[in-house]
Amino acid sequence: MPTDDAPLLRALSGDRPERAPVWFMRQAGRSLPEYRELRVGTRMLDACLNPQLAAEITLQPVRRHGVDAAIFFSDIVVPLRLAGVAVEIEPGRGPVFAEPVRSVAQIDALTAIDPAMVAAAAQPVRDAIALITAELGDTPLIGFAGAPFTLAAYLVEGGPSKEHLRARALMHAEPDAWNRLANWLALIAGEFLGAQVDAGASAVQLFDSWAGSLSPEDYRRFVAPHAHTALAAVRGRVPLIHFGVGTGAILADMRLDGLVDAVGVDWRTPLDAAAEVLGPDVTVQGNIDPALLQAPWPVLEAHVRDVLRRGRHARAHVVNLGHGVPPETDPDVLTRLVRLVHEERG
Ligand code: 1CP
Repeated sequence: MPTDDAPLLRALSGDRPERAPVWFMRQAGRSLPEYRELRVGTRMLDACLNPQLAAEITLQPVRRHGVDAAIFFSDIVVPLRLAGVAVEIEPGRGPVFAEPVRSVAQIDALTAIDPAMVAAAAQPVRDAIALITAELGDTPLIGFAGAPFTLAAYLVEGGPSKEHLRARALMHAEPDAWNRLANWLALIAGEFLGAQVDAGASAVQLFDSWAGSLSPEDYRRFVAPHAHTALAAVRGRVPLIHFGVGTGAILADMRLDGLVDAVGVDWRTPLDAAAEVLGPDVTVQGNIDPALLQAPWPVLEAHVRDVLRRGRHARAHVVNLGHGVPPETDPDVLTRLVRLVHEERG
């Protein structure tokens, strides 16, 4: 494969390339004027399912910043839309469901949908990825999916929430129904990952963005087994990255018993401390504080050097932010940051 020697894939396999690979969560999207221009008049999920648009938006940050990977432009709720669930992404808000799924009867109805529907309806995803990989050449494309808990946090609330109270209550109040729901969400996430890998994605990331709102015990009992199911759908085919925010207390659990190749760490846990907890068999990804993208350059530069220094304690390091690019970020700062990482020893 043309991507075989790509720094990202080498780092994910535990190797230390001469310079550390760098990409950014949410590198495609609102921080880029060329994105905002392309999106005028098209709803978010329609853009995700338009192969030409999704391909162009995916490629924009690669051309502009020279990052070491593209991340597929899509959203964590796309597989739900493909399964026939009524969901929209409201500008400035996020995913909103016409009918929140809260009762056991609603969970039974939803989980009666065959997860294979996602793969069957995923042709726009496969078409977009064919266009993307044709242009990317030796730069890898990262596919992704939302993890069952993070998806459930939206589905059970009906939209974005701060504490995800209803989803967390459901796992205790109705543990069997919760496990049916989370297993179904894992299967559709797995189908979505499989479609992306079939079409040419070179690695995948599972976003369990809101897993940090769980106690370690709840994470282990109600959530980790389902994250495992989602990623196991593509195990052995491509490297697996597992990411969450506020996960300091569950980092070791996020290895999913050795299933994953890399764990994404947010800005709260220094990478040397993360490496200590994760051990020698996992690559770390992260963890530049997105807030510092607004700071004067010398402040950001010193922070990035500190992140690189701490990252050397892990077996390998994929440089990223601790969470997504904030929409108000000056894109030139990201370009300069890529150049800085590339000038440093990996
Ligand atoms: O109109 C717009 O431009 C909408 C903004 C937007 C974008 C650009 C949304 C709505 N989703 C996306 C794309 C997206 N979403 C990507 C693609 C590419 C990239 O990273 O460059 C990815 C990986 C996601 C994944 C996603 N969606 C996550 C996990 C990552 C994370 O940030 O933690 C989550 C939680 C979502 C839900 C979502 N979608 C959109 C918004 C605003 C939100 C968050 C809402 C909330 O705060 O709860």
